[in-house]
Amino acid sequence: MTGKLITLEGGEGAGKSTVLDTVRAALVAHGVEVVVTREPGGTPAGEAIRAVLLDPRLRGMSAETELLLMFAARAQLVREVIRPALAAGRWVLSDRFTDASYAYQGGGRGQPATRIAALEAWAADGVRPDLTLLLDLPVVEGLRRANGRGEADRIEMENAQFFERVRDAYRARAAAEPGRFRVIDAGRPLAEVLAQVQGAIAEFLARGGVPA
Ligand code: Z5A
Repeated sequence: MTGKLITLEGGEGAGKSTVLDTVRAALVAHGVEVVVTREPGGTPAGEAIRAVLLDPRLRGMSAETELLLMFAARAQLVREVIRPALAAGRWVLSDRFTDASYAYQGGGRGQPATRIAALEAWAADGVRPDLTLLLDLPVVEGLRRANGRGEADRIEMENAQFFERVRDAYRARAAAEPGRFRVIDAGRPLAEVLAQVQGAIAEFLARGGVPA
């Protein structure tokens, strides 16, 4: 028996954490056993790597170092959490996964897609999401929502142009893989966003949990 991998993606302040419980509840109500995780992080080694990645004192980190650390955390998560869960028939719900590397390190930092794809083949080792919910909203609104949360981490310190490139990269990936992605209009009031999310999950379950 093999489980499914569902990922939540989006730019800064898009609302991933806010909708996560709704997704989990919809799956549990359907009788699915769900493992929730996040990236970067989700394992003891991955959380230690996350602390380095987000440390605002490390602003001199190169784009290459950042990319490698994202995939180092991912390699651990795939082997320690995701693979074993899927093999046991559990579903995995991850707050971000490999699409984030294409969006942030590819779109945002300009790392070549071929380089990211090579790392994906190695570190993620064939693990790909079955469904990805992309919470999309204008950058200005995302930054406005995120700004009330206290000290910015290293990546949150980037400028609006960086986050525009991240958004463009996410949208391009969604357009290239419409069967896997569901784009959620995250700029709507929360009740409407949650309704869109529930609809996407219901549709996925109705298809037997396979990409359209
Ligand atoms: N990163 C990367 O560069 N490469 C990679 O491969 C990976 C990650 C995996 C940490 O990720 C950073 O790592 C992230 C990308 C990078 N850097 N940035 N920026 P993270 O996911 O842990 O952190 P985050 O992106 O900073 O998450 P976030 O900003 O907390 O966003 P969120 O979870 O999507 O938002 P939220 O906390 O649910 O909502 C934000 C606020 O808006 C909150 O006050 C809500 O109550 C409010 N909200 C939510 N929805 C609504 C609606 N619909 N209306 C009004 N207000 C709302």
